[in-house]
Amino acid sequence: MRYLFFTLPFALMLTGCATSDLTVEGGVGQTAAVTAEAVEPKTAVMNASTGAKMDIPNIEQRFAMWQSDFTTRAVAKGYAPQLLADTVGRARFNAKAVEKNNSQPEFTRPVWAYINSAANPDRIRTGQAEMAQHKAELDDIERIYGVPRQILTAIWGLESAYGNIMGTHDIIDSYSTFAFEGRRVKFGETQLYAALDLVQSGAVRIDQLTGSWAGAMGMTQFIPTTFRDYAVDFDRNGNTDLWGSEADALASAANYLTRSGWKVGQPVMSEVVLPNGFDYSTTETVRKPVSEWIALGVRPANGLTYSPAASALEAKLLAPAGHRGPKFLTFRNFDAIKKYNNSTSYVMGIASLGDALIGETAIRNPWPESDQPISFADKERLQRRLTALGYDTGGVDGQVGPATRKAIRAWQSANGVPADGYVEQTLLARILGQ
Ligand SMILES: [Ca+2]
Repeated sequence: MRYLFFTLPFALMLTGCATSDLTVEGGVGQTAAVTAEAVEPKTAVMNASTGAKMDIPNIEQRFAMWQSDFTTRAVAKGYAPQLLADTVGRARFNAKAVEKNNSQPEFTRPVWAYINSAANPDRIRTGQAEMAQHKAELDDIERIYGVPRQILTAIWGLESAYGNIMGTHDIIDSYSTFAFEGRRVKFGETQLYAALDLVQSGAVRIDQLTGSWAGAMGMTQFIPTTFRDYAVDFDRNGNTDLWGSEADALASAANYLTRSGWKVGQPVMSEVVLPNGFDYSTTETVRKPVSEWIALGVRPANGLTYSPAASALEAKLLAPAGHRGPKFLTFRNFDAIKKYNNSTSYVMGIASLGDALIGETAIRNPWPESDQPISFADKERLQRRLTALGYDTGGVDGQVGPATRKAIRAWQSANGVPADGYVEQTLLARILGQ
């Protein structure tokens, strides 16, 4: 907070976040499940006209055909045949990856539940110890990239529990499965080529390529394209080691944020209070100078006053749990962290854990924890009802995106409810009952 407030240091606002139980869904602890396809037997059927038996290739045989086909195409692109033999050539179909890839959680965790888990006492304590232990590396990284240590440490803490939960799946298996299986062919192949690039360039060894079921690797949980394009060998030992080198991992996170638009010295977010009767229709969508928000009655929640430098920054207003929950101004660095993981809860978790790591408090006002979240099916019902009432939700997909939020705000405005775009069970019942 060198300049956010007149009287407080600015550092606490610089924090950002993520947790292993929050982001590494495919990392560890997954129960083994086998899809019907994966156990499909080699089947002999009768040819209708001749009565002769013919073999339908089973999944292993079809996967082997895909391996051969991909290898041919990769070699044509210039990848070494031996590299293909040692990677894709030895891959195994991963039924679990397919199953995880196709699953859709029924409920999204409320933002406060995510944040409370992200910045839990154990993660704070461990993070502070890690931050002290790696002070020398963090000093260097902060100097070179300008990203505060508590943000990098928070990312490390959320992505992999400080390197303790990185996943042990063979990522060549996962991406080969995605590329073979049909629904994510392009993604799977793009990631496979990036993984091959990593090995062919000498950045990593084949035996290092382990990660979550979804193919995210190391302490920062980078997928291969991110790894190839943003990871750095900060300790210069010739290996870009996001699994074993804290220096490489933390610097890679810093490099990714820097290239995602991180603004040195600026905050991530700042909790605010709003005057009675505030027009919520501008939340999330409108970006304007802090001074203009102040003119509308927006005030820092900590009772201090924004400095002139902070007042000149552009910010958006965020009310992630609606008008009854805490509100925030979010800055460019909020968006930079969002490029790491496109989730408001994730960024707020990073910010909260980061602040906690340096003894600051990101969020003072209480969450409406008695609110009952709405399910995927509820969201579909909500979209159908709003559409029937003449509010365009852009279709029915069970996801509350910008179009649906806009429709909710319009309904709220027309019905005397603060237009915060936030729906829990009580408001859902009211909309469905109309
Ligand atoms: Ca290294």
